[in-house]
Amino acid sequence: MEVSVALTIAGSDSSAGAGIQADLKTFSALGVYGVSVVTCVVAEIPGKVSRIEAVDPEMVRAQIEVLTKNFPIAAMKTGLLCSAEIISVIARAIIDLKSRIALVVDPVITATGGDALLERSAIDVYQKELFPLASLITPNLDEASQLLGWKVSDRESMERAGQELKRKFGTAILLKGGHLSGNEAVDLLFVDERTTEYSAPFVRNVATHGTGCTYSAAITAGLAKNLTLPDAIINAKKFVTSAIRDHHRWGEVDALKH
Ligand code: PXL
Repeated sequence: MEVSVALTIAGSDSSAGAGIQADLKTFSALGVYGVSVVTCVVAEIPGKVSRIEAVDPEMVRAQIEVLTKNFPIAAMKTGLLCSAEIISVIARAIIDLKSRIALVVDPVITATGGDALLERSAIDVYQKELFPLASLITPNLDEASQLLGWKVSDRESMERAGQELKRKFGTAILLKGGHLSGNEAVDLLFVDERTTEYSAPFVRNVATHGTGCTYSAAITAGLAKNLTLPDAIINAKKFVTSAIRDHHRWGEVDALKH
C-alpha cells in the first residue's frame, strides 16, 4: 500500500508532548509516514524549559538535503527553529520546493508556559525569508501580537489581525483563538477574500503543551493526503480537540517530591 510522506522541521521536546515527537505521533495517527529534521534539542517538561541547544546549521541543511532527495515528500511543516541562522538555512534549502510542496509554518516563538524558545532577532528573519514560502501560517494570539506589534485579544481584533497578516505575508493565515476567554475555541482562516470560522468546545483545566504542534502537524498530514486546505483544517481541528479531551495524566514522580 502506498503511503503519503510528510516532513517536519522542528525541535525535540524531551517530554514528547510538543515538537518533533508530537508531529511524528500525529502523522502516524493520521496514516502518514513522517520524516524529520531536528533543529534543536529542548530539555523540558510541560511548563518548564530547562535548556535549549541548537543543532549545527550545516547539520540542519544536511538533514533537509538527504530527505528531499530521497523521499516523495507531499507536504511539510516547520515548528521550533531556534535561531536566525537556522531559519535562513532552512529557507534557502527549501526555496526550490515552494511550487511543489505545501508548507505549513507554525511560527513558534514562546512555549505555552511562557518560556522564550526563539532568539528575538530570529523573528525578523522568519518574516523576511520563511513566511514568503508558506502555504499557511498558524499563529496563536500571542504570536500574532508579536508579529504585528499590537495586542490581539478578542474576536474583533482577530478579524483585523488576520486580514493584516494575510496582506503582509501574502499567504493564508489560520489565527488560533484557543487562548481567548469563552466557551468555544475559535480559529479563523483567512484565505483570498474569504474568512472561515472553525470552532470547538473549549476544554478547561488541561495542560495544553504541544497543542499547536499537533494541530499544524495534523493539517500537514491532511495536505499530504491531498485534502483541500479547509478540509485539512476541519479534520485537524477534530483531531486536536479529541487529543485534548482524551489527554493522558500521569502520577507524581517520587523524586520530584524531595
Ligand atoms: O509548543 C511549542 C514547542 C515547540 N517545539 C518544541 C517545544 C515547544 C514547547 O515547549 O519544546 C520543541
